[in-house]
Amino acid sequence: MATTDNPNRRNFIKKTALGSMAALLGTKIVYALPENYTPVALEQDNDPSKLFGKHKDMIVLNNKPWNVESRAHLLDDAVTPADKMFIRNNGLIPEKIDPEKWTLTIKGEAITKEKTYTLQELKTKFPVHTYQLVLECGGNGRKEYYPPAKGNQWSLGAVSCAKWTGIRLKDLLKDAGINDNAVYVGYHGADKHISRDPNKQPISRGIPISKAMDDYTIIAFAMNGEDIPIAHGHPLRLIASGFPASVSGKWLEGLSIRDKVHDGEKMAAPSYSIPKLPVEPGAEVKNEDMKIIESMPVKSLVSYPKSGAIIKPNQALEIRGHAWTGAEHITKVEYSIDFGATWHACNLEKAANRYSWQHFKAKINFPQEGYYEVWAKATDNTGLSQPMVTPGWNPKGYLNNACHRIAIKVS
Ligand SMILES: Nc1nc2c(c(=O)[nH]1)N[C@H]1C(S)=C(S)[C@@H](COP(=O)(O)O)O[C@H]1N2
Ligand SMILES: [Mo]
Repeated sequence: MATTDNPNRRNFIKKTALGSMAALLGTKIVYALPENYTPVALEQDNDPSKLFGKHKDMIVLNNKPWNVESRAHLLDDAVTPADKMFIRNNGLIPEKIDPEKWTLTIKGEAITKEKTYTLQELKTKFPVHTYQLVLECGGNGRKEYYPPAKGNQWSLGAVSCAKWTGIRLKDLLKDAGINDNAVYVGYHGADKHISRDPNKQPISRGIPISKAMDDYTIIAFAMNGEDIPIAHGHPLRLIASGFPASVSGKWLEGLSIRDKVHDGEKMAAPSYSIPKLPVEPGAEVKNEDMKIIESMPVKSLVSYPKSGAIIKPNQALEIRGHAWTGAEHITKVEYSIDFGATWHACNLEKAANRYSWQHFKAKINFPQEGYYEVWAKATDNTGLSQPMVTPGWNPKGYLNNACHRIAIKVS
């Protein structure tokens, strides 16, 4: 758990006599210590490997709230394990989570009677499904936009594809009995606003009713065959893959069935919205000229080898990676070693299910010694493919699906 964010720990530090703090440090504290101050040496808060069991090479972009990204070569597994999964929090992880007492309440204008389910009921009352589902933050790749967009400077690692187990949202909504005027489903999580103001929610986004009725939109209670890790929404979360991951509400305790577009925190432009029409880089865009991001664009990642790899002359190089889309499926992945002049087909596997990423690989022979870049480009069933340069600039830096490039030295 995020310990600096825990008031109990703060009190603990405050009450701890200087002497015992010195004992923890193994030596005396020479100069006066400001009140309520935690010596840096006693702060473990910057280590997501200790707090969340993350891989040591994960990158911390922010720890208040926690935003931790993965790296292309850490995402080599077919199914992303918890330790290599990015964390994107808008607020503070709930401090007390009791799965025994956890409930999900469904309310809103488009439901006749509010209904509450216990976690146990959700797990036992409905058919259970397991799918491999991509979660990609809408801001993944933000780092490449110029002029820069404010927000977490995600490089490539705000994407994952774990195996999620849960029940279909549509089965639940049918049981709860929603009305014909239902337009949108908003989520409510148990995480706290960064200010600790109990009247504020850090984020409460949602999905149009058509997406809520998608077979692959689930209320999950397990990930990769185990309880969902704390950082990823334990004990219950919404997963609506194919949309920006911000709609996949963690620590889920409420759903609002709305008769209009949900108006929770971070639903309105400019949050998770892009200009309706292309704009020039750096332009100011009025909120009414923006639209909410829905389906995510086609994208791919070379997960092996790590960029910068050195291979011997005449050695064939096997590359591999994954490709995904908010549309139905990937139709091809190609690679180029000549900066996009010529493209060659990769071997592409079928998806485990819709919204799973698809694995690709290729064997590359380089013509002679020297520096190369391997670029990968995926195309989906709508015919759209990835741009070789950063796509349409937008004020918040969303949806960068430019081709991934890795450096290779043959020498
Ligand atoms: N309750 C809650 N749900 C949330 C968030 C949050 O801050 N609180 N962040 C959202 C965003 S912006 C993203 S990208 C994903 C990240 O999921 P992960 O941390 O499991 O990778 O969770 C989404 N669901
Ligand atoms: Mo996100």
